[in-house]
Amino acid sequence: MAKGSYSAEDIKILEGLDAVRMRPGMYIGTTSVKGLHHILWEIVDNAIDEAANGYCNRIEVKLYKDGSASVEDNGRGIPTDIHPKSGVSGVQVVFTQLHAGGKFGDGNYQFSGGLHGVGASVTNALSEWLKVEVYRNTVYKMEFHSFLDEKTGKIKSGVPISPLVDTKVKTKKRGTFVRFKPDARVFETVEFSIESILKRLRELAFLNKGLTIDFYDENTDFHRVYEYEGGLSDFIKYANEGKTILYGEPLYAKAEKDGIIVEFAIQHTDAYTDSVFSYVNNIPTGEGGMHETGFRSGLTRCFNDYAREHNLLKDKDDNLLGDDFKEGLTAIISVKMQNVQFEGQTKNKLGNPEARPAVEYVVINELSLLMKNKKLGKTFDTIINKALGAAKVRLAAKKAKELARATKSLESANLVGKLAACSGRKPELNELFIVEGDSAGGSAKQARVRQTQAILPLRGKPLNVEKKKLDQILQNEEIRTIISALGTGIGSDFNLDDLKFHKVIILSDADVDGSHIRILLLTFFFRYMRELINEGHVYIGMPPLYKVYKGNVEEYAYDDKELAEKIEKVGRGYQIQRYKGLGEMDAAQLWETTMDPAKRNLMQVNIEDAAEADRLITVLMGDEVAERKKYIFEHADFDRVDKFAKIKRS
Ligand code: TSJ
Repeated sequence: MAKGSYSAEDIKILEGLDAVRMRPGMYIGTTSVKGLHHILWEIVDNAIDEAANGYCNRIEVKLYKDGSASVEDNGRGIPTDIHPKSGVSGVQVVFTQLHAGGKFGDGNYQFSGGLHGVGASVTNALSEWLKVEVYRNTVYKMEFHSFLDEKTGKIKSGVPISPLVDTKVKTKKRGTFVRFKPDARVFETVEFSIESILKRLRELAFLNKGLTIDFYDENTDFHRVYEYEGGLSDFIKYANEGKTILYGEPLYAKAEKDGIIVEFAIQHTDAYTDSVFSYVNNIPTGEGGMHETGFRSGLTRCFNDYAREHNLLKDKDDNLLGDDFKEGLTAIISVKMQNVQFEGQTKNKLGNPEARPAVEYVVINELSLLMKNKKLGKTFDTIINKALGAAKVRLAAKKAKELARATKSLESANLVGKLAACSGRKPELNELFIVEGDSAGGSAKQARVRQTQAILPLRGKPLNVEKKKLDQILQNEEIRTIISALGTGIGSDFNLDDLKFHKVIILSDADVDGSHIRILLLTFFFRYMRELINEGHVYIGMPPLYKVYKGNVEEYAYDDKELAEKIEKVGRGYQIQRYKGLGEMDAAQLWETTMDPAKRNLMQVNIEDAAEADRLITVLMGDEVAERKKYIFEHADFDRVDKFAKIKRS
């Protein structure tokens, strides 16, 4: 088309593209590298739509040495015939009319838009040039340029340099090829980030099962192909890489309800939080929205039904809550629908209310079908058991919260009786010793530095961990005293700023009971005061195992290697005392060996120790008697139990 021969309609359209160039931010948000990618995704999205509608299965993305990029699909090809309303070819409409995407076609072309929905014309407007080829028996070509208008001194954007031409060159290919060069006068940078392109292409390949996405960068000769036969199931496996999964194959389903296509995959790990990723028309919805809400309520309904049918929940039990099913859940939900409305701060929350019941319906329907599959029985049982565990902790935490509240209101009288508080008011200097046994507790009280060291004795065998469940443990008075002594609250109420002792030191015997107490306390801290461990406030005190002495000379040994050294040091005529428990030491000895900051051995507990303890407590408190016996047998040796903790002298 020669200059000057535009119809009034053309001119209006071209003004549209100029408007894009005047205010790119209005159309693509930013002219940073993000905006640069945006105009690539506009093109890719069109090809993805063609794939989502089942008309193509291969997309190639290529970066060239001249800074241009191309996208090619093997779909039906952009319509080449004259578009009745505008009197120009479909191709021309697509590249010159704003928001043209999805405005024409056969009604199958329905899943376009959303985030990148401004259309291919925006890419054209912000490019130095753009070339398109359509393969429909013959090769059709058209080219657009941006150029400086000498009359006005302004840049005219995306001007067709000819109408769509049928070159009559025969081709066996089918599809659309678009190559464009982002305009350096528009963007802050015209250098694509390979890393973020690959990330998105991989995501698109996951989201569109069976679609092959081929990427090639001429500059670096880098080639990568993404193709996932498993679709969302493969996505889940990828997301769970490096995590401990609770069952092998993800649960997967895809179905349509009321014109909304719903697809989801689920797999559980041993994590405590959930990782749910949702999409609408291939666009990530980081803030969730109606589809996610429907997904979660469908899941909760379905799993509860299963739990009752299989007697994992008894008649008297309350239903499990949505939150219970969050533990360890990795899920991906992808919906495809029309007229998408985005909401929220960053406009990535799905607002369409109709998405909610549609997703819920599909989830319930499809999961119910899977639940009938005997082979998946173990998987569903595992999921329910994980949620039952979460519910137990939730109920226990609730009780503990109530107890802690009650404890707070209790005038400290009856608790302080056990807790020998310290007088200093600087938490960073204060230490709380949790001591096994009244007799060691008594020695510790005598030996301590009153200003900075507080003592809480744990009576005799207060915590028979083999028989007690966590919620019962939380009713234990000593535990309640620990909660009130630390001052932080527990669970979601936990506040580290209120911590009254920056060192919490567990002092227990070098035997099986002692190790139980350590494990139990660590588990308690891990489940209810995790930050205490994360921030390094929890320690295990290390009493010596031996005293080597001769006359006035006394040396302590904390392990067998040290014992040999000390024997040598003390020399001929030495005697050895082996300590079986803290109670065998008098106050002076306890001070010297275990409590004196200048001489003692402390182990700082790290998070893996606590996580390991958490796992072990399940064994110790569970119903698996054989497992428990085995554990106790294996860990009867004190040194081995304390492998949990990283040694750090303090
Ligand atoms: F972005 C874009 F428009 F430039 C572009 C579109 C870029 C690329 C790489 C591919 C495409 C594209 C468009 N691939 N496939 C299509 N399909 C159509 O536009 C199409 C084809 C046939 C019919 C029909 O009703 O017969 C309808 C449509 C919308």
